[in-house]
Amino acid sequence: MIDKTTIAAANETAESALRAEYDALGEALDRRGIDIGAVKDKVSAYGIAIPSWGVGTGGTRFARFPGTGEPAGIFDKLDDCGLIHQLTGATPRVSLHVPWDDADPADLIAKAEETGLGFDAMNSNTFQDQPDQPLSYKFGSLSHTKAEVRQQAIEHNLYCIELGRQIGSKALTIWVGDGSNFPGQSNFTKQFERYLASARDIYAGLPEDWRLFTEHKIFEPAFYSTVVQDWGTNYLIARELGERAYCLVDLGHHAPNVNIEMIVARLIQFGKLGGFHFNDSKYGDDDLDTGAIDPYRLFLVFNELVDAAGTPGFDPAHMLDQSHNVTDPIESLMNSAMEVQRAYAQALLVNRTALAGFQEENDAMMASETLKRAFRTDVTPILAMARLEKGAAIDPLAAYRHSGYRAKVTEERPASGAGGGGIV
Ligand code: LRH
Ligand code: MN
Ligand code: MN
Repeated sequence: MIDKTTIAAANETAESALRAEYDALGEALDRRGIDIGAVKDKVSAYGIAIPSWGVGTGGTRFARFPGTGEPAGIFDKLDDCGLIHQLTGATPRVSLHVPWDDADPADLIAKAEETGLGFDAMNSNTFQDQPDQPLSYKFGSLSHTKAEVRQQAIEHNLYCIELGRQIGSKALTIWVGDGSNFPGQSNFTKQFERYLASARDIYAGLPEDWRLFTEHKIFEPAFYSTVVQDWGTNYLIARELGERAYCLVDLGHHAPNVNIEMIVARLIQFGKLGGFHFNDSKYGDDDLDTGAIDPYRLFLVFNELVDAAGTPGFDPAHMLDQSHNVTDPIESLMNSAMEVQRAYAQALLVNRTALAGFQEENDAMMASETLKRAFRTDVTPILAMARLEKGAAIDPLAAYRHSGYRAKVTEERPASGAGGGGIV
């Protein structure tokens, strides 16, 4: 964390310009019948979870080029996440990945209190082998042909639930890499039946007030077929398991050009949208910064979410899931959280009555323009004002660079290894 007075000093210099910009935007929105204060209050109440694994430099399967002052473990990661929240006021929770972040629950709670954070969904990991693990996941985990391997994977998920329960999490996210690399390698039907049976055992261990999120992904690490490959399969899983099972949509887990906002709408319509892993992509699961490639698509996803707001029981979880290879992860995560807020604010500006009218009259041009008008509005002053009022930074990036935080942790933390590929 950085000294509050440093943020206050930076804000003081920027405040009068911000107030002028905010007032001008407020007048413009007023002419459109929009109350800027109401939009700001919604943005201010919005929070998105940071993936613990995002604060370290990622990597590709070819190489990893670590930065300096990389977090050495979960407690360093929570320090970085605390700073991101301090500067943006937008990231109140952290999503843990087990066993990467496994630790004594009492220590996790103490660190979360110190850094002003809470815990979001727990993520299990049966896509890698751990050093002390008796059986390998080379040929799958929850859908493995051998019952012992499936049981080991089930027990790991139950362990994640138990750890999460002790630290106040309310959801488990399961993503498996299970699939096949050759036609004929696996029987699609039997493999999916085994997955469902394992998932049922995990669902049976879910506390009453928890939700289970299953995450689909089209490919990788299996390159011929993947067990939970798309939203259709994911929907079947959620429907088979029960009412507390939902689908998680990671924006990078679809084929290029897939209409993700429409998938979102379908899952909302049938009560099965559990949450998001936000990121951006050009080719596949690139895990690029949210909004870096296609901010309009992000806006269109939020357009669906705002449209569905108020539907009973509608409460999707919002998380980032990114891999940072060439930027300082703290900077990427701050910017990404703000990009998500931006899409949300823009979606709040859509004139929904007008849109419904244009849809009814089949006026495609004006319907499209109604969305574009909201998307083209620069809502930056709204986001910045929400931050100022919370004591966060008007310009988080500038405040972070000015703070010297990275140089400080570089002195304190051991150098992180470069070398081979990997996702963390
Ligand atoms: C899989 C995935 C999933 C994992 C994370 C590390 O590609 O999106 O959410 O838990 O990456
Ligand atoms: Mn993901
Ligand atoms: Mn992914």
